[in-house]
Parts: sequence; C-alpha cells; structure tokens
Amino acid sequence: MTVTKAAGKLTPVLSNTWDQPNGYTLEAYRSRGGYQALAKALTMDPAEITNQIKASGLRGRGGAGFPTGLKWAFLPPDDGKARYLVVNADESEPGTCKDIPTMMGNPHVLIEGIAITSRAIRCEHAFIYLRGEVVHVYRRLLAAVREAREAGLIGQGLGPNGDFNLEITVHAGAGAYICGEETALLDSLEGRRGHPRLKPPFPAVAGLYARPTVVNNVESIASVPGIIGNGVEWFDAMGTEKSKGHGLFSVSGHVARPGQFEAPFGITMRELIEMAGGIRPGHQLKFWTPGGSSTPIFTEEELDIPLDYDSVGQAGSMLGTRALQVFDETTSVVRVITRWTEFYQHESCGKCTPCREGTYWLKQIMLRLEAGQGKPGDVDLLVDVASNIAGKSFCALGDAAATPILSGIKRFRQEFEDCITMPAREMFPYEASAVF
Ligand code: L3W
Ligand code: SF4
Repeated sequence: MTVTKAAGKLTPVLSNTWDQPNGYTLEAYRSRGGYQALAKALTMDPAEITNQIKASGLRGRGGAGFPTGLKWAFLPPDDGKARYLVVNADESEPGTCKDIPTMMGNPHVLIEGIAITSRAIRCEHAFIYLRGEVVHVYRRLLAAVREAREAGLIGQGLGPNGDFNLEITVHAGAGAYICGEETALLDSLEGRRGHPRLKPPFPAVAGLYARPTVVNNVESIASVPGIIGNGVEWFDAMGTEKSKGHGLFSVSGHVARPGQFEAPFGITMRELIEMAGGIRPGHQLKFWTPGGSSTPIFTEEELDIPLDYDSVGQAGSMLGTRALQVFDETTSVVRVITRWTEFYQHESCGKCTPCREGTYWLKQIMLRLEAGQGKPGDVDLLVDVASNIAGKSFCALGDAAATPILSGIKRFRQEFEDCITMPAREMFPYEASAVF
C-alpha cells in the first residue's frame, strides 16, 4: 500500500497476517501468540470475561452495533441445560466482504473467540452458520476446527480444572440472504426454511431449539481474543467514545486500489478513499454507501463524517457492515439501485405482505425506468410504494429494500425523472463505468 498520512491510522489486528503464506494454520497462529487469550480466559470467572467485554465497549460488527457484552449478559442464569453460541457468518449484504477474508486468512482468531465466548456464557456447543456458496471457506473452517480439536484446544474436559467442554459445528447454509437475519438463521439451523421469528423473545432468551442463544457476527467474536489478551485499555485506546476499537472497512468500486482497511472507528471516508489510492484517475466521486446497499446513499457532503455508530446515525444512516461502495460520475444511480432492488425482491422470504408484494412492484418500476420506458408519476409512485414498505415490514429486509430507493430519489431525483424517457444505458454507457 502507498504510505499516506491517513495510512498511519490503520490498526491491523484481525487482518495483520492475511498476506502471510500459510498464516491461517494453527502453527502460524500460535507462533504469533494465538490461544494465549484462551488460556487466560480459562483461569477467569466466566462473569469476569463478560464484564471485560462489556467494559471494552465492543459493539456488534454485523450491522446493528448492539453492545456485545450486554447481549451476553442477557442470557438467563445457567440452569445446567444447553445454551448455545451461534456465529453469524452468512455474509451476503451487497458490498459486504469482511468476514470471508477474516475466516480465510485468520480462522483461528475466530475459533479462539468462540472458545472464550463459550466460556463466558457457559456454552458447550457452538455453531458457525456459514453462507453456503463459499465452499473454500467451509473447508478452511472445518480444517481449523479439526486442528484445534487435535491440539486439545477444544473438546472435552479441558482447561486447568478440566471443566471446559466445547464442540464446534460448522454449518453451511443453502444461500439465502434472509438467513443472515438472526432468527431466520436459527430456523435454518434447526432444519426449517429460514423465516424471521417475532421478537421478543430475543434469541438470548429463546433461540436455537428454544434455548438461550447468543448470536454474534464473525468480526465481533474474532475481536474477543484481542480484548481478553491485551486488556480493555488497549481496545479503548482505539476508536471514539461510543464506538470503540478497530474495524474492517471494505472499500470497493471506483477507487484506484479497492481493499480492506482495518482502522479505528471514527476514521472518515475521505481518509479511506485516500488510502485506496483515490477515485480512479480522471474521475470524480458521485455517491457511496456507508454500510452496504441497505443504508442510504451518501455523497461528497458526507466524506468527513467520522465513521462511527453515532456520527453516521446522526447523518441519517446506520454504519451497517462498513461496506463502502464507491461510484464515480460514470455510474447511473438508477441502474445501481435497480440491481439492488432485484436482489432484495429475489431474497424477500415472502412472509409479510409489504415486503413480498412491495419489492415486486419496486422492481417492476425500477426496471422500466432503467429501460427508459417509465410512466409519468413513476418517481412519486416509487416513493409511495417504498414508504409503505419501510417501517411496515416484519424484518429489516423490507427497510433495506426501501432505503436506497428513497435516499436515491432524495439525492438524485432529476436522474430518476430523466429515466422516464431516456434509458440509463444512453445516459451512462456501460463501457465508461467499468464496474456498473
Ligand atoms: C436481547 C433485547 N437481545 C436487541 C439483540 C438482537 C440482535 C442485536 C441487534 O440486524 C442490521 C439490519 C441490517 N434483549 C435486545 C436484544 N437485541 N435488543 O441485539 O438487533 P437488531 O434487531 O437491531 O439488528 P439485527 O437484526 O442484528 C442487523 C443491517 O444490520 N445491515 C447489515 C446487513 C448484512 C449483514 C451481512 O451480510 N453480514 O450483516 C446493514 O445495514 O439491515 O438492520 O442480536 O437479538 N432487548
Ligand atoms: Fe420476509 Fe421481507 Fe417480511 Fe422480512 S420483510 S419477513 S424478508 S417478507
């Protein structure tokens, strides 16, 4: 990477060894101090581990930013019966690509995180629910779990008192975006079609097989060994007051060097674009997404907003999965949002009417606009349909489908209006865009 002023801000913790040959093996992980945090955790009282994660301020890295330690603390007192940890590795949000490289490049940091978390919540069987299409990641995880078991790091009767028992099951889903929603994921893991469940009860109270269950994102759990091993102050020194620590920021699209940038929360998009070599030569930024296709689109105006949960929240968005997709002036906003709308319509599970029917109609209107065959009033119709999905659907997928359309029209209404009569491909030829 080119050294820039902003590059000094990088905090490679999870990503520091991705480029090392065989850096994913147990031997390599141990050679850099791996599993020492687990050894420390096994000498600690489980409640103390949870307290440390609470004190660290770690927030869920899967999109919503819910405090991780607090979620663990929601589990009811141990009644001696089963309780579960489920790692949400169903990474599918358009633009999101941080968990797969973590699992490929550093699978043992996830397994160590699972072991420490399991100790904290007194769980003896943890699951990794993986997006089914990524067979190479599935094999990598199976191999890493096997290595950990053969090395006596997981299994039965472990730890200084012989009271640490942990089995890890890696489960490959069948490739449905809705199974990234935590309760649909649990349905799928139980062998049923993935449909979101009514909450409450939250999984912490009644989750997998109706037992208390913690569902956390890959990056959340992979952050745990660093905090337990290095201490709360180490983590606290990175990030902002309410968004602590390091995070993977995935910069894709029309930049010179797309990639993963692990940095403290509060870094700005301007700094990240600088580290990614800038917008591709000869072009200018048109719009970008802070958290994948589910969040509103941002423009130049938001480049200096600190990328932390609160600042991005005040700007009207969620930080989401930090999937920072960059689009330059050659991109048709209508075409991009049409692709996302097709995705949401395809992935709608069909359980509730606003999303099932609404995403179908959003897709029809977006497709005819993209083709330059819109009808007068189509833009207002889009706003009307999207507004009747947002906030009125059973789960976040409905909101996600409505958000890019509503924010796209807010920021680029004239482009939508122009598309009523002029195809997007004429306004923005494919060959100029290179990405979309
Ligand atoms: C116990 C309470 N637990 C909340 C738990 C809850 C969940 C977590 C956050 O969606 C968003 C979504 C995507 N007692 C509790 C409680 N919890 N109150 O806290 O809950 P929630 O409902 O706010 O969020 P969620 O359902 O986890 C995540 C957005 O992130 N997103 C990301 C999408 C894609 C991926 C991916 O591909 N990996 O994550 C992007 O913006 O749209 O809105 O665990 O149980 N009182
Ligand atoms: Fe299913 Fe969409 Fe309703 Fe969610 S919002 S339950 S994905 S139909």
